[in-house]
Amino acid sequence: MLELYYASGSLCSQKVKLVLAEKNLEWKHHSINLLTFENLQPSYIRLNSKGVVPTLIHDGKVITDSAVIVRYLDEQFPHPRLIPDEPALLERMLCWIDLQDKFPMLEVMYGNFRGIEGVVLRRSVQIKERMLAQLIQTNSELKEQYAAKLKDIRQLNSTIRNAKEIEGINTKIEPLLDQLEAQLSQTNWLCGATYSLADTVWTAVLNRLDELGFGRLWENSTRPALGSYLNQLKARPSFKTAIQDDKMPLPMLLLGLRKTFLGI
Ligand SMILES: N[C@@H](CCC(=O)N[C@@H](CS)C(=O)NCC(=O)O)C(=O)O
Repeated sequence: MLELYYASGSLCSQKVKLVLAEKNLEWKHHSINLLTFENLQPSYIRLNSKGVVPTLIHDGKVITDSAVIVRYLDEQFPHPRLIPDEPALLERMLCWIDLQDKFPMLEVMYGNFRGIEGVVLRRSVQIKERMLAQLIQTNSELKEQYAAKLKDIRQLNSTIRNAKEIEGINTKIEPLLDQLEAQLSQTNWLCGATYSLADTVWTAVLNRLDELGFGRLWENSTRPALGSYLNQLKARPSFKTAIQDDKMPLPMLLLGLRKTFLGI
């Protein structure tokens, strides 16, 4: 009944997987290898015109964009309810979701991953740019979709090659964390006393910032409310299911490395 196209390690996929785990829902797995660019295949572009993960299929309906998917899941499967009833709290939840959605996490990730992971990610964006230019030529019926994607990827490529721009983007992280700290010094969860979708999506974002080395910005009592909030989020069973166990299978990783470094 529920099918999810996702990629291991993808932040946006993790947000949806967390909601599925919070609701204990069964779903059919369609794992997409972003390192071999399965998301650029015409068959996937026909499903998700932006060529990104995640994509949810429910009873034949295709739903894209993690922020839309998580709300859809809560409406269709309201046990437990993760959207507050009270209008003021609902408004607050939407603001928190919007805040992380508009934050340039893609640039933060591609610009800050160190070591082999960083090399692979940045190289894959360069390869993607070349592949998209070819795909535009060979798929006339999807030309518009590929051209729009090429524009986005060119922009991303130029940003992540510019150390000053990445530095500028990184300076926006602390003010964001200050906003969270201010809220979490007053309430247990982002929308008050009850866990909501806002907390679900921020679990994935904060964990990713942690993986990138930004955990120092809340550790050692720098932002104590945020530090203990993330610990609470990580202690939930959904964190293990959706994030800790979300490792790319070795054969997929090897295919990805072959594509990235040998081009085949
Ligand atoms: N706004 C979209 C963004 C989705 C997105 O950018 N997904 C990334 C992974 S986190 C992706 O598929 N990247 C591959 C690509 O752009 O080629 C959402 O929240 O679902």
